[in-house]
Amino acid sequence: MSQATAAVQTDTHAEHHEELSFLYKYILPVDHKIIGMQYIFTGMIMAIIGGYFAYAFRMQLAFPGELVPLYGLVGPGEYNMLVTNHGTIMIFWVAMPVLIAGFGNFLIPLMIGCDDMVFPRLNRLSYQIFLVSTLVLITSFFVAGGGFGGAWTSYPPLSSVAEYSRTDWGASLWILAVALEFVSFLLGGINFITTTMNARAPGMKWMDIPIAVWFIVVAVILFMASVGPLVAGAVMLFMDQRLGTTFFLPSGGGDPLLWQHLFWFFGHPEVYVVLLPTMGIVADIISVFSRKKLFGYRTILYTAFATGGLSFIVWAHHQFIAGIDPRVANVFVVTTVLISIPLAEMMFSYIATLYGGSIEFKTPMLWALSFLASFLIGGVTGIYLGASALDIYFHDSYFVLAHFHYTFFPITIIGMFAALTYWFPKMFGRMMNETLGKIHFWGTFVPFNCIFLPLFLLGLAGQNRRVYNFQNYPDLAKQELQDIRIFATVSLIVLLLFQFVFIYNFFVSMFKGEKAPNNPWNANTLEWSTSSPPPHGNFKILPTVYRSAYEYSVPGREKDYWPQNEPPE
Ligand SMILES: [Cu+2]
Repeated sequence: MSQATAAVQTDTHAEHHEELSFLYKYILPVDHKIIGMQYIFTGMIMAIIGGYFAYAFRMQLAFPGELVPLYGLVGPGEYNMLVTNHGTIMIFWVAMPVLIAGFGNFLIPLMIGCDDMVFPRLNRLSYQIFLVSTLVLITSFFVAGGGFGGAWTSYPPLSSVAEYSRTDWGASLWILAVALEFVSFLLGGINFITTTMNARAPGMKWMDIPIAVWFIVVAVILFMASVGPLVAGAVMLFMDQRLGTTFFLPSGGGDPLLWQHLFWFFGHPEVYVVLLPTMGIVADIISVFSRKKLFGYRTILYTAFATGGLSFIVWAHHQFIAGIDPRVANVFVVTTVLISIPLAEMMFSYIATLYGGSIEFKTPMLWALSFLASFLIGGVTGIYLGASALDIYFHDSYFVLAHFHYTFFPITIIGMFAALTYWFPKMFGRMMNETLGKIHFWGTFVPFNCIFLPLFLLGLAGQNRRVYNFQNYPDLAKQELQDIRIFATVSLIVLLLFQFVFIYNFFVSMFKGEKAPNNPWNANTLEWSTSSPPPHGNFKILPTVYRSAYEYSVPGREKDYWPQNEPPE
């Protein structure tokens, strides 16, 4: 770029640097970084509520009928409400806002080298709708009859008849909250796709886009393509509850299986909607901390497309015992096993990236590696469940529950901590404490395995999900099984206690941490070429890309970790 063009760019760009009042900077922002942090903070607060709910119902399972400290008595209806909203919160109010909306907002403009989202006010509106949906969900816990208790999958007739789901307005507010949340993410998604398509730094070709950005965009496309049927279904469910229609009620000629199809047509792609952002974050972290370029950038990308496409034709593997034709079930067994192939290929590429690298075990890298290890267990146990013959036995057991948490805990919680510890210096301009970071990592990762590995055993022993007191069932009331339940609950309490280490480290480092340089990890994506934290408008001079970050880093040569926007000599 000649001096003249640089000067012109600085000039037009300077209008973004004016000082804003507190109200417009933090409460009604249009800056993508602040909006991203609004999502992340809301998600973290919701994670505390979701964790608290898990604590309450796990205590009931370990010590049935006893008063739960800091909660009170958990009755059967209360138990259903806690389980339902734990799932709802963790998926729709933690995984989605933190991984997609939060980091999507924060990272996309910085990583592709532009000054903001292309529709900044739409971006602000997306967050505001999300905030309203959050308040509606929280309100639903306090209405007469209490929060919704029909499970996060919300199967009719349980969810469509008020007396079955125990609650009246709780169930309807729950649907309203979820629907509003989807609206917010649809609007946000428009911004992410348009920005990535149109606002990339000059010279950044499609195949230069960082994997973290690519995967968020693919995730958003999957979300947009799959959520339509569910929104339609939610409207029908709402009408069944409130207006006396019978879309899902056999008593009036409706079909409860219809909801299951609508739900899982969205529900399975949703797994990849939250998985892909974490996979992208992990790819970038692994590449940086093994000082190697990503192995097979294009292959990883194409396998992500393949996974995304296949995720639309596997949904009925959730319905093997719901009364679908066994011949149809066989088709879904095949597609389900097929989808493990691109994912295995991604895993292979990540491990190949590590191979021969000079690996640094910094906190973000520990999170990234633990993601690979634990998600692998989730993926492999998913292949068992995808086989319809085995699923007849496993369905609705704790084996499913353990499998599910070996996929979603790595995706949501480990992914969130990987991203937060890695980009913290860029977000707040200060470093987090490494020692506390490592204590928090081990204090989370070890108890996580102690909670969920034993649950596989309970599942194999025939323990059903969604039972609030196993003492009522002679076969499951045995002391040796109860000991496992107590062990899992105690492990959960240990895990929750270690989160205080993170909260302390997070807030103290934000104000008192060591000042962060522009590029503390020697990474080579564009966000590290600007100051920490970046100014309003992101870059003093908008960058031009001369070479791909993915083609350039060579192990062991410090010089090669420069920002990619320096012209070649
Ligand atoms: Cu599925």
